[in-house]
Amino acid sequence: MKINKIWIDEIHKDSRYGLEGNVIAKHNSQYQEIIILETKDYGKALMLDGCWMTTDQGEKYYHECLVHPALSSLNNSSKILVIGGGDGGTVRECLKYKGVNYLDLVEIDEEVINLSKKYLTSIGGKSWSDIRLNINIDDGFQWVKNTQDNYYDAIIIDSSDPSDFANKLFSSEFYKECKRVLRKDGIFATQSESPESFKKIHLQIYFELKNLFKNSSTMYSFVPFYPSGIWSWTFASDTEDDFLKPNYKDIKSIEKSCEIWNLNFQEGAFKMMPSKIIREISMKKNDR
Ligand code: SPD
Repeated sequence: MKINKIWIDEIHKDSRYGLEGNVIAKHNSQYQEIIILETKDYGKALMLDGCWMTTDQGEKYYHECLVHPALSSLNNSSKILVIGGGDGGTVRECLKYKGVNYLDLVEIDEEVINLSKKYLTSIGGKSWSDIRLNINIDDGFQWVKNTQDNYYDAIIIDSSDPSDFANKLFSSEFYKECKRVLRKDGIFATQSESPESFKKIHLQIYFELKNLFKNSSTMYSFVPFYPSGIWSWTFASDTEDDFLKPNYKDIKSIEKSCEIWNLNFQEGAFKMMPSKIIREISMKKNDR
């Protein structure tokens, strides 16, 4: 039945990315407009300030790629920081690792967490009541500034696209602070936008992290409801060890729990940099 269904589009430059469904929540928080749309094929979809963030039937394309390359390669993943990610998908994937003892989730907008807990129940699932999870309603940039040196084993940035209040999470000052609070053998992971629809910021993240850390690497995959569909995640570390080598002893059980990510998928995804991006990177390197 189509009664009361409407189309809601994310308008990105000259394109629209639309989903059809029933609006089940609409709220203006202190920071942004939050909409939850119930759709037929993607389930419930979360939109923040006109941009699709996640859907309960498609979120694994994004959250599994952000978390597992990082956490499956760490020897020690006991203390984790997640910035953004108020829908709970990133913390859910992190808490699959038995070695995680303590996870700080820092989300600026409490309403995103409240509405996700109420409507997007399958995304955060049981993680919301996991005793290892500490929820902090705070500005991620300030949180990192106020953190002592060498504190976290992994820092994971699950931000929205650059905007008035998310911009700071893409700045070189922020990345430097993250490096400071990350342990020497720790790993930094961030969603790094689309090489197609957000090419400028994608390349900026790539260069910032390449210049700051000893090792960094970008993987590519698909998020069907994000502009252009192709998305990326970038990982960085100062470790001397083999960077991103899967290391976790229960990795088979993590693979079994995933819908998208597995070790073969990861290997392919790190080789998926489009040729035009490879060329742009080498041209820009020559400019520097
Ligand atoms: N174009 C949307 C990019 C948003 C990335 N973060 C999504 C948050 C899901 N936890």
